[in-house]
Amino acid sequence: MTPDVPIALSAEVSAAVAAGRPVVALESTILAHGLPRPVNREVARECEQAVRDEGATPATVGVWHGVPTVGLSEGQLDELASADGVLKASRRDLGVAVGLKKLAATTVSATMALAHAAGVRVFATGGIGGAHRPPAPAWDVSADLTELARTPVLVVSAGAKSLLDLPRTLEILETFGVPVLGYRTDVFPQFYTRVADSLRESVPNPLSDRAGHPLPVSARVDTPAEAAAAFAAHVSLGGGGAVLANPLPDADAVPADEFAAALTVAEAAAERAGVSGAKLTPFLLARLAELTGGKTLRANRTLVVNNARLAARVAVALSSVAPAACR
Ligand code: PSU
Ligand code: MN
Repeated sequence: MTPDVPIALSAEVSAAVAAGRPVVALESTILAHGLPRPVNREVARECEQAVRDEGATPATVGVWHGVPTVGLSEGQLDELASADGVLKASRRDLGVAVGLKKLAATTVSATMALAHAAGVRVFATGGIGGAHRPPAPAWDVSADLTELARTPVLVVSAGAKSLLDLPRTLEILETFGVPVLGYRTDVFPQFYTRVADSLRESVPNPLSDRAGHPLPVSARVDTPAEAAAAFAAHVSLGGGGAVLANPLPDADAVPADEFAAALTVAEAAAERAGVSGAKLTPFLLARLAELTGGKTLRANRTLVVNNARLAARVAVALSSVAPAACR
């Protein structure tokens, strides 16, 4: 892809991409809208360090006053983490952010688009967006899912948050031809809670007809090399994106009952406050952190760094097993 709008790559990222060395994209919405200050800036730093520790180059993505950037500098990250009024840009908003020279954090969908345009194939986030649950309307489905359908980037995620309608999210991904690979798990992880808890569907889902049943991934992989091989083959067959679902380490999981109770309160608060659209996910995340006394925040921090580490391992494997397959 040769974009009309040039994408700024940091010197380090540009050299790594050109040489076929492993690079991991990181998103900036979690920084600007998903986590409170000052934890947000610390987590961004921890993610970049985890990627480096595994021998890959980190590339945090955002729109810097109109410049789509893959590999934000320390100073740019500082501003995105602390400025007020940063735009939350999904795929839909990228053109506005660039054309109107905005400071914008990119969601999973927009980060995938820019990473792909820059030649980066692996991306780590906390959790992908998905189909929301009532009381949000049934048509509130994240643009992350449509971007996964079309853009060949592997997204490493701790599954998706149980604040979403997970069965419907997985059905949409199947319809779109998006593989959901479980990393050392057969069960789709639910972000904050333990896989074992999800077996008893701890968060009642008003839309689910499968309450009490675990949600399966589409395939299980047990090593970074297996994940890389499956993704490379998917792309070589004309596929778009894929999800590598990496469960949160149990020690930092939020007890399922406590999470379910907090979610009920947070959803009611969102409805009362009339929060919808792009503001809904950040609103729910902030309320959940308050309601659980910081437990969801701790879990979020652990899992996003854990995902960055796994993404780097997969990027390393991908650069050796399939140097040209996915460019
Ligand atoms: N996961 C997190 N924190 C976040 C998000 C995901 O742990 O802040 C962000 C991602 O950027 C994701 C976005 O793409 O939320 C989804 O927003 P929406 O539901 O409005 O599509
Ligand atoms: Mn939405």
